[in-house]
Amino acid sequence: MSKVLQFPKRFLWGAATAAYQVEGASDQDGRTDSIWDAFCRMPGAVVGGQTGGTACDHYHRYREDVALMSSLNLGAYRFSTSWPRIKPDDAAVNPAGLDFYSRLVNELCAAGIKPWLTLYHWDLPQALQEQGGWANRDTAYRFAEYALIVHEALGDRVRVWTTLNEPWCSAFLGYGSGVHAPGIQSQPQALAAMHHLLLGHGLVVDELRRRDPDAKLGLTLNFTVADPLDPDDEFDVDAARRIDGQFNRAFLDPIFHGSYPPDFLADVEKYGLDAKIRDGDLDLIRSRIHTLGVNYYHGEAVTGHPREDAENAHAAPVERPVAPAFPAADHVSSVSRGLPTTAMGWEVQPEGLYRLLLRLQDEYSGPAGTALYITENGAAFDDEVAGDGAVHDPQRLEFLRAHIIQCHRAIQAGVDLQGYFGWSLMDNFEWAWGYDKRFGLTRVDYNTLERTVKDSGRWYAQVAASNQIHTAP
Ligand code: PNW
Repeated sequence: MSKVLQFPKRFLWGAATAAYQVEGASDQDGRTDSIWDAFCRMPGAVVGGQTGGTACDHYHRYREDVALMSSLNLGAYRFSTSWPRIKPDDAAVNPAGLDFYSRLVNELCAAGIKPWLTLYHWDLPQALQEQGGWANRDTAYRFAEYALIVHEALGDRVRVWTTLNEPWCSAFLGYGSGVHAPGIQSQPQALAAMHHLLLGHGLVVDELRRRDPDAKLGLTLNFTVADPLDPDDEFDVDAARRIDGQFNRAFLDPIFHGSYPPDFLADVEKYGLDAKIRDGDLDLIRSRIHTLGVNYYHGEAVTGHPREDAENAHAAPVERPVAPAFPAADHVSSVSRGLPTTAMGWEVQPEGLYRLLLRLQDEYSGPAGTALYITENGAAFDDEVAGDGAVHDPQRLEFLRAHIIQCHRAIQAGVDLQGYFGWSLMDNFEWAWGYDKRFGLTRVDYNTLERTVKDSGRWYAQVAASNQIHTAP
């Protein structure tokens, strides 16, 4: 029987995007290349050689898109600012770039939609990559300079600031496996990048707190809930420990406890991370945050035994050879436990989100007094476009329902979860997968750039308006 689940007053319902995935206009009004522009030009890097050059053309259609958000009853919009649009090279600030975000923020405020700004969603200026990118410590300081420029321009209207989106992906997919920009395959560089991203986060939180004591500051991490395939098998248990260490705890422990996990440090010992950590770094990284953004897409079962049917959720969709995404888990693989999967091949595991939220509350965010927000959750499925233009996506709708139910369950269990952002407001450039994979609540026709709200989007609009969901159709 269907039940109605009511969410707490002031629970925030939103949707998310990222600059390079939706904006387009990649060479307009003074913007220069990011590492993603350069990566997209590398043969075999992105499916079909696609790029974010036009994407959803959000740069020119932002007014229409804010109206779309209003029609979906969104209380907040999570977007990112493009560093090479705002500070194209080391010398100058680009007023035209800042002006775009200022107009977007004004439009949001006029519509009563809270702007939820992320400073870095993977588009490092290519000029900085040519000096080593995140593997170079100096990039952390350049990041803090850029953050202050954005804050100076928008801080009067933007009250929630997220430093980084998913630094795991930036470090380990960008510099380790090479599936993401800048496409480097070097575990020492990946670990250096991880530390410098965290340092950049700490520097920005420290500066912004001083300049703007009332601003809400935080970051967004992506998590995996890796279960040992056989909980009684010591190899499988060790595999799960490694993946948890190199995915979740390598970021959570420095941020909330001011230290890297000892087992993680031992696993990655040969890659020289120790030499990158300087006195005072971990104190900065531990700077108190108000919000922790949780991105959750899938569960996984892992084994430490060699398997022929191993799956790789972090594999490249292209022919180009890539390296492992985990620096110290060579003999570990993910295996199917027969659960349904999305078009990404990711296992649908809503209950993993509940367990994750409880763990964060108990071990990390709770003791620190940090509020949790789901900053991304959603799924790629093949949509059905009907003759009348309607877009039927029952699998996405049920995916969202199942995960939102787990959010409600977590709140009932005492988790301080204050909001939920669906990924994504609209179909967009899905990184190495190009436009092949659609995550939108809204369909984008890439020929006409027309937006059509999907069935899941209509349903989500009702959830946002009523602040409740029905547990069954
Ligand atoms: C996230 N993985 O990316 C990003 O924040 C979004 O920009 C992206 O569109 C969305 O999730 C869907 O993919 C991820 O391999 C990419 O584990 C890859 C992984 C995780 C997250």
